Amino acid sequence: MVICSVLALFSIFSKSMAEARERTFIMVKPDGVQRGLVGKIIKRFEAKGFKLVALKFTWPSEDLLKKHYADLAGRPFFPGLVKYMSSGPVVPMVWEGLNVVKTGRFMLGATDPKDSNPGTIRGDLCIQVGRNIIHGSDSVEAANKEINLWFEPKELIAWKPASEAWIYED
Ligand code: DAT
Ligand code: MG
Repeated sequence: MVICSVLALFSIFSKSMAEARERTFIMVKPDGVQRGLVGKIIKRFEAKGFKLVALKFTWPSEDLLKKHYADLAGRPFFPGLVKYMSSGPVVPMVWEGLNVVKTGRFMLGATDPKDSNPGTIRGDLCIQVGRNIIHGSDSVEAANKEINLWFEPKELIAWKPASEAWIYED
């Protein structure tokens, strides 16, 4: 038992920075697609150093969006949210990296663009909460749920970016 615990601890601390990574679910919403912002948004995550694991272009059903936003089902804006989100194609993605869930949320900015700092995606590129162009998971648990909802396991690509050794210390 004690040996197991020591081994488990050792395996946690012996992970390199590149290995100790998590995944997040990011999606360009229909307004982001219609406004031609897909490339700009992907560029920010690429330039930061995060690794693209999955990406597709799809027109989501209301059914899928009701599952995606199940936590908000009781809110007054829910019907409008589902209608807006199913009004056109979206670009769901999975990005991987150290602290990517939290950092991804910082990169997005606050939910309501009027409160999003300049320099964030929402702070720079949109104005109203009901047209805030991008989704990002708010926890590792939510990310795993959302990734499973939008992607098949075989769509998550295992690869090692050539730049990795220059992004992480070890
Ligand atoms: P976030 O997208 O930052 O995780 P959330 O999960 O609280 O925010 O809400 C999901 C989306 O619902 C949000 O991106 C935009 C919409 N939304 C949230 N609050 C709203 C409001 N008060 N009025 C209209 N739409 C709202
Ligand atoms: Mg949310």
